[in-house]
Amino acid sequence: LAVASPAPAQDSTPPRIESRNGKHALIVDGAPYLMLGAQAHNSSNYPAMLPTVWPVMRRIHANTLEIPVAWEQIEPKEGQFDFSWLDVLLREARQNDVRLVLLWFATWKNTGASYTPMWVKTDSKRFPHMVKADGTPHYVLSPHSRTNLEADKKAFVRLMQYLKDNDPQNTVIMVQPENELGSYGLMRDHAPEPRKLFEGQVPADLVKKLGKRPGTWRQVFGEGLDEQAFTTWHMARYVDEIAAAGKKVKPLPMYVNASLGDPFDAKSAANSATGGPQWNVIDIWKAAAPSVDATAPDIYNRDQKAVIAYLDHYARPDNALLVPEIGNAADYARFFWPTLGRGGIGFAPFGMDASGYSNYPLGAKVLDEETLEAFASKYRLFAPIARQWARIASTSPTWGAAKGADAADQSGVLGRWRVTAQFELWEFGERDAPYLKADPHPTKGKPVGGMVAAQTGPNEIVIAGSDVRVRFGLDKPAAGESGSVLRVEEGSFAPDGRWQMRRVLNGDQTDYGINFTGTPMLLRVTLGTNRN
Ligand code: N0T
Repeated sequence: LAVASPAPAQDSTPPRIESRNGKHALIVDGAPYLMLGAQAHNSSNYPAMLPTVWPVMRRIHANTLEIPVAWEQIEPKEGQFDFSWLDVLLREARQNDVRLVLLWFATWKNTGASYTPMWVKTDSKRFPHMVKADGTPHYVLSPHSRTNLEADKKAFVRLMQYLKDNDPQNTVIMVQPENELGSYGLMRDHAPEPRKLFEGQVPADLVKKLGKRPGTWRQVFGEGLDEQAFTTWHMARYVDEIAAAGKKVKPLPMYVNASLGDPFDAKSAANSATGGPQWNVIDIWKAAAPSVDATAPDIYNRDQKAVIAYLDHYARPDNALLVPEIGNAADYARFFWPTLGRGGIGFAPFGMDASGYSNYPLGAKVLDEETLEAFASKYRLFAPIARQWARIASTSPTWGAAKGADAADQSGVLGRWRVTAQFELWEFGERDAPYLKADPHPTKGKPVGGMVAAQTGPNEIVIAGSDVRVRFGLDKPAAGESGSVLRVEEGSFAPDGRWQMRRVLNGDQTDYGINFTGTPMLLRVTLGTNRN
């Protein structure tokens, strides 16, 4: 009994993120939407560059493009706005049948002021920077300046007004205010006023929401985390005011992205882009920025354990998981699976255009066919079922995995079923047969492989994956009870939501475990129990 529900009639209410029972859906045109995204390079935000963007979007079957709108570009002279970039971008996006996420590069872009207009950049008297302990200026614009905030907000509101006036069909589905905001190399502003604020009490609102006892920043958060908490609160309040003003004009979903620190060590993470939506201060962002729908991880760490930790940090009942940036090298592509497995509403490799640029070592050295195909193979499978998948994931239990460095088995529990993902194994699942010396599995030592599973009925699980073997069993079998796979169908979901079988997988394809090759498939598995 699959999740049948007819395709919705076109609905022009603005997109939104809906959360229910700890699960989330990005609603676009009135129905759940899975963002199969890609982000262009930073400087591809000019009409002349779009011809390098669309072919890559098509090649990888992306349904959403994330692309910058720079403050310097829309307000080159104070108070004079120019939306010609958006005129072209929206027109071409519609022609290419791609939705947009706009990245508002303004006060903070990777923390710096490089995307502010010249009249901001050259007037640090009027637009003050953070101040170091020795009284010299830091490169980051201060979050404590009303002038900085008002100037950014004014331009952002004009941008949202442009969307309200020119995008009734909601080609733009989400907006990201700022980019990897925060401050590197200085944890708080030492100008006189913020210094006083830091010595004072933590705002009552915040202590209350965190369930802490009142006190100074040091008393409430402790050494090593106090300055981060302080700057986070003030930057989050700053962004919240901008987001709220924009939403008043057009209420699109808004999220902020994080330059991530060590996923296992909060004090070390506190030093990376201090003030941004780092994994250890999501609670502060929630309290400070109610107009920001989600905090989101930018993933540039290739270690599977770290990636899983990041995904777990951001997938919360009060925070929809969205991966707005992940390196575009082929080894990152397998993290699509655990992102979906945690109910992710979107995923986007970064640097996906044919401008020829490479941000190696963060992403791929070259965007060659093999690299593109690592993402395309997954998006190709999900593009036709993006809405059906988003609906399932917003209501059903899900689980996902990606191969780790040790290639060890990983398993998850869905209802009474235990799903196990195995890697680097040939058809029969042998780990140490003599032939393996000469003929190890071709994926051995390669960073590929993963799967996602969604429980669509008590004994029905839909799975997808590549370079993985999947086994099912009862999580807690009663004495004498065992679980088995009764039927495996390969297929897809029709636009009306109904399951469409292409074939039954049986015999060699399922007898010893379900084997996925490098070409992803979608399977519907029916399970049953036996008793002796
Ligand atoms: C990301 C991207 C873009 C020495 C990097 C990651 C994007 C931004 N920043 O290509 O700049 O706009 O969100 C920062 C990771 C820093 C690592 C430095 C290693």
